[in-house]
Amino acid sequence: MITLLDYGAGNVRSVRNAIRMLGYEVQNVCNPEDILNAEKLIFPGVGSFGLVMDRLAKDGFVEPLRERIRRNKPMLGICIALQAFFEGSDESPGVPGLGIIPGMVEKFSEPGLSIPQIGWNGISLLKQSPLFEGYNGEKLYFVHSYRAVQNSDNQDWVLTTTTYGGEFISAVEKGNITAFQFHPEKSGKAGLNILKNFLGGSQEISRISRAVSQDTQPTKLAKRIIACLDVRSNDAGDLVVTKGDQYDVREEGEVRNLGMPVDLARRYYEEGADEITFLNITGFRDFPLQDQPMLEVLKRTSENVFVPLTIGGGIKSFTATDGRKYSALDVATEYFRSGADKISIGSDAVYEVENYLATGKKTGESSIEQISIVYGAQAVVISVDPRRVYVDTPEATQHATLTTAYPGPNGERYCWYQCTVKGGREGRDVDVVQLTTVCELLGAGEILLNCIDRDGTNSGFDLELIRMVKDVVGIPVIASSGAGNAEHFVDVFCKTRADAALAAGIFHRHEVAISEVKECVAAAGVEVR
Ligand code: 1PR
Repeated sequence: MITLLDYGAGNVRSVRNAIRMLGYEVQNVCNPEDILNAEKLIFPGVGSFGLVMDRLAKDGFVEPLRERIRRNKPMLGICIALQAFFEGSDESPGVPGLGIIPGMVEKFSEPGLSIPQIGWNGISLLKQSPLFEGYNGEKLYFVHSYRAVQNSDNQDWVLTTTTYGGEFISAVEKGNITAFQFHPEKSGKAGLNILKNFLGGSQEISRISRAVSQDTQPTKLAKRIIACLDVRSNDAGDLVVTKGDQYDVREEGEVRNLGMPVDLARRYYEEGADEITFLNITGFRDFPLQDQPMLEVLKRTSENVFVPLTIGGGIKSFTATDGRKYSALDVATEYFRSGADKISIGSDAVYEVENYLATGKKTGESSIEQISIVYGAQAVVISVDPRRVYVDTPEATQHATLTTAYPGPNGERYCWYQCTVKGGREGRDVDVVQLTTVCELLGAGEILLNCIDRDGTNSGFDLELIRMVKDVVGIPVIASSGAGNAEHFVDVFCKTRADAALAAGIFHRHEVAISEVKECVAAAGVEVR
């Protein structure tokens, strides 16, 4: 029996699913005594430092956690839980941490880094630990903007380090107390094995950690390959994976059906996808909390798929037919509770940027701000659906233009990218530079950069668009739309600073395997998992 400290933030379902998959029962901490009495305690962490500490304090869990650590009773912390072991964090000034490990948690500040760090990075093991038995140097999944660094006061705790800009602490361990900055429950089979070692290891025996290496090599963050499943109901009412050509998903009047969402997600996980994204493409008109099949898809997928899951479509406030009001945060919460690690906002982000541009003020009430405050920036992706608008001269528009190597139908050499809503059906007076920079300002943590002109064309990613956006934002950018072969992924990683690349059609139609993409990209010298 494993005890889980579920304080109601973020995707704890995945941790629970991973524990169950490994053959253990899970019970929740209900009161402070449970923390001390639990045989093995898992303290998962999602959200901001301040909110987590606040919640622990409100529930009376701070002292029991400190006491458990003093008693050396088996405990595993994940992500923000590792940070909570320290004295405090720049993320929430003035909020004390558990104060077990000396030092403060700081924001990544090295120039040129995409922040948050999102993706698969390596670890350097400094000591032997039974938790890493069977570990073969695989990359593990990280998602965070803040990190703790090693110093002479805390080095006895440091189990592993990882490089992102500089070197940071990616795992700590002393006796039976361990915490990871990475997410074992999202790190595929390697992560599950580490978790299994914790669940199955002997308890109450202080482990003796022995140094294995001080001579560590820098680790590298991999470029991610993401499989995307555009999901909607077909005319028979079944939820299917579909795929459009420039967003048109109908063929001879019928919605294209490329398979069942849960099965396809499982297939891509087995084939080595670094992440899986579901886009509920009619979410803008169907309220997702009434569209239960999508939540069910997420729940079932997260039982077997142990890499990050993103879900988009219909994240906005809504008044149901019974008059009940739901905020975008309510919708997102339901998605997180069903197994999503990140949510993606499309149409609503455009409207929120329009409001911001009109007033120049943050309201604190936009869906981006609300979800980001509660779940952290890293959980908020903005899905952008831009379309090229060609102009003869940059002066012909007030929007940010670029000089294109692919002239328009009348030989125009300039274009700007118009953002659209409702799945590309309606263009708005907002360009992609305005949209992405304002979304970052409002608290978004990642951009999913589609391109209607390239979608489903197999003609390669729009590198000009990706460079334009990468030049103006500091958050990670996922290149999307147009992948037609493995070389296109080499292009996007070698010719732009994209952090990840997403494709749909070529994977669904079995034209190119994910492994083939990775081999080709690795052969070009790009780091992959
Ligand atoms: O506006 O918040 O409800 O979100 C709706 C979401 O659904 C948005 O993320 C929007 O991008 C997506 N969407 C809406 N309509 C469509 C459509 O295709 N008719 N799909 C749609 C967008 C684009 C990509 C696609 C890549 C790769 N699909 O996600 O998977 O272009 O395709 P490829 O590799 O085959 O070229 P809201």
